[in-house]
Amino acid sequence: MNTMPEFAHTNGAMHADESPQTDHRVLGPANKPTHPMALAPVATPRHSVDGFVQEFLHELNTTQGVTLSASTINDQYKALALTVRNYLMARWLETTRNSIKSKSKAVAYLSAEYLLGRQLGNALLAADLADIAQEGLKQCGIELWQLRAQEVEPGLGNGGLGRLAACFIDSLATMNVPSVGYGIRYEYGIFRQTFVDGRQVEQPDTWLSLGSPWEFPHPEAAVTINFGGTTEKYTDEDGRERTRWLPEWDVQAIPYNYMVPGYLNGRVNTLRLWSAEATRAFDLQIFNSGDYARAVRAQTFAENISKVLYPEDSTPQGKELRLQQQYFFVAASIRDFINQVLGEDFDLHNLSDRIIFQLNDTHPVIGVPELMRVLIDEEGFGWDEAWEVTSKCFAYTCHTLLPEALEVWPTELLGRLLPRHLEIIYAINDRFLEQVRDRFPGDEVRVGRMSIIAEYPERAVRMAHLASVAATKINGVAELHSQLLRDKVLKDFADLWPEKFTNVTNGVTPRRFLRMANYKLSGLLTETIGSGWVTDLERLRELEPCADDPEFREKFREVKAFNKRRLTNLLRARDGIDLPEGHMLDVMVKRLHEYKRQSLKILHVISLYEQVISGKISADEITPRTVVFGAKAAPGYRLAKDTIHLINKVASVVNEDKRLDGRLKVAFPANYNVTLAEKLIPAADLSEQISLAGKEASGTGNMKFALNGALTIGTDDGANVEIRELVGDDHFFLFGMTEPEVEALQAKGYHPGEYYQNNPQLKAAVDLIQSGIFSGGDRGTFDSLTSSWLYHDRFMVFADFDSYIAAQKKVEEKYADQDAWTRSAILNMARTGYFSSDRSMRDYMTRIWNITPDF
Ligand code: 26W
Repeated sequence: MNTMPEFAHTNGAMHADESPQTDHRVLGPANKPTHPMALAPVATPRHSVDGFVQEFLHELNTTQGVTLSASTINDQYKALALTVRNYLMARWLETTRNSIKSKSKAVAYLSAEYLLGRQLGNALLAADLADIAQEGLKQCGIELWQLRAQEVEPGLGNGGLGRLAACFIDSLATMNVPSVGYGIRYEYGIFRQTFVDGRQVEQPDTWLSLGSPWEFPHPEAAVTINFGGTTEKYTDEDGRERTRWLPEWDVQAIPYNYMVPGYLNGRVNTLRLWSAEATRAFDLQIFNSGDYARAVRAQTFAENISKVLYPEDSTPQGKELRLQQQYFFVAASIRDFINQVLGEDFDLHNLSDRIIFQLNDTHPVIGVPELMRVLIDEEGFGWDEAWEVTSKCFAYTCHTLLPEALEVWPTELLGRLLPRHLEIIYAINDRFLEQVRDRFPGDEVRVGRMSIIAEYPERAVRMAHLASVAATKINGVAELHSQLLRDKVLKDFADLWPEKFTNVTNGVTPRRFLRMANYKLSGLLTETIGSGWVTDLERLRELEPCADDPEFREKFREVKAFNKRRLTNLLRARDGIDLPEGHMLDVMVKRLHEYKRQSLKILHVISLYEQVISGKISADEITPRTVVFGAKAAPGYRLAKDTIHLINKVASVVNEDKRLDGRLKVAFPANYNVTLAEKLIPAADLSEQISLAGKEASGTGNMKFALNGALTIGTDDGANVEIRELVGDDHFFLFGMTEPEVEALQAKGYHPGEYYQNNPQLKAAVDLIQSGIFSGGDRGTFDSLTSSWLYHDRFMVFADFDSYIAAQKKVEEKYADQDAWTRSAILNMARTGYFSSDRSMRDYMTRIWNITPDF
């Protein structure tokens, strides 16, 4: 093969043939260069305003290639990002080197999603540079906030699960835990949502188009990932029966590294996201066949793998490309850890001393047969030896309770894409079912229920079962959820292996969602109890007495008022939405899903409206309130999209109707994302957490609201249960059926039509929709929704309607007493320090990982 470079001379005198890149990729430098100064790999720029300005201008000139006066805001943003990066760089290299050297056990968090949010603010905070940057930029005539506003957030996740991964890696870095996040560098993240005539329209998320200053591509560390083909048996030199996989095609996985800076602790961990590229071998084969066009198409085919994030957030579509994505990033990550961190001569029998792979839901579970394959086919392990290792290296977190959210891959598809893995899965299943039969002789029904392979409606691999069989530990994400996993979803597995099951209640990072998002409140907190709360959130408890201090309450109210003004300004500029002053801000932000029951919230709004226009109440009986929605619907989820349409139509009618005297407004800013959440949550008075009991695994928005001093109206579901226990019943608006009540009603037979007939207020609200008032007179526009409620109502909106309305009355009463309200708001904040993701990480360390922090 001829690889003459296009340019004869590079700077040095190296001849083309001497290039280390000539043929095969090189995993690292062939020789390990050393230098006496190696301990100071990169000089940290000076921590002073002058030093900062110098560095900033240097980046502007040399990397962006512009002078300050000629620079655009994007130039300035990128130069600033690079400047901040430089400050973190020495620490990053040091952290990386130490974690390879220290040989301590590490966590590899395997997640198909990371919903990171903007990076700049977090990096400034972690490096303690915010003030210096602000001052330095001011000297250059630049406002820091304007540059921060320039950043497009990497939206590489759908919702709760992806954001949780981002909070966790922040906590791991802050707590000095040796860890690495692995995932996919989607070229297009979660779609940008727009509204056209009130309907959701999706636009591609081109987050990379203005450049991406936070990532470091490492093409030299690429990993080849195989797909397709067949397997064959052979006898090796020792006369042993072995299997080899003869793949049909492959792609290159290129790692892109991202810094994950700990908060003020000088640690910078790594998030490694994989991007797919065509392999040269693959290209050349086709090029040599003379079919140039086909070769170029092959490239596109390979690059498709990391092209786009699947926007479904609970109903798997069973798409082949999605399985390709999953295998692609997991295989690359396992290979990467073994090669880059452990090194050539590591004895893989001891793998579990050095790593635990945490499976973020079932998406990375194909890693289980992959590790088996590596150990058996590539490393020559026997089955039992390989299983011994594999079954100690994975732990599984389940994030759902909805049966339709559990991933299942048809064996036809899995076998076509990963034939060797399917064989291994069958073999795991055979041995597993033998164990079940041993324990429960004669119980073939149980065997069928537990099998990794489902037979109906088609033969398929149940990924949650595979995960449960392989994992050392299985955890749910809130107490109630973990209990329901044990009692229902994975009951058979809990019967067999009760010791595998545990709970780790979710948490959120106080750095992003309190310190950054609510800097006014942070100031007040720090002024009152010192700054220790940022890394020790339970210390918010010390604020409990402040709830009874009128002066503190006044300051707390001022903070809320400030955050509302800030939101008002943002929504005016961002969406042309005008928030009225002096309203209660009632916020429901989360993915649009039937089980979350945005429909219940909009029925409440419609009911208030109906009561006024029909003269049952007068407008001045309504508590001035603005209801804010934020929600994306999966593009193929009809009912969810219809709900968005309904909310927008209700908004446009209600907001214009003079009879309401401006006392009830609905705002639905499009494209809810992390950036908007950071402005919305701190401004909220009331947090809506109204899922049907037993359906929301945990929720994490609920935690963010409580920590920012909003009161919750919520069901006994997910982490709401724990929030209510901590803040106390007097400071939480509970409503709705409990999970056992839901079960009982289901068992007895649920007839939503009866609730409609027997509840005049509910009937009036539904009838108003059917009158066509929200659809320009057309009575049928929302039939899909109304008939789904009337005849199915899978999530029992009608059954909980009455109780919800009653709880909203209590909200109004309390809100009328601003002192009582503020008191409760302060107590919500003071008592929810438990929901720091630092605490979650501590729980994972002790209950699951058996790991201690590095110091
Ligand atoms: C398309 C397949 C699929 C299936 C499930 C995609 C994504 C999922 C996730 C498990 C959905 C998800 O994000 N679950 C949420 O996870 C949060 C973090 O634990 C919880 O707080 C939420 O309650 C849960 O809905």
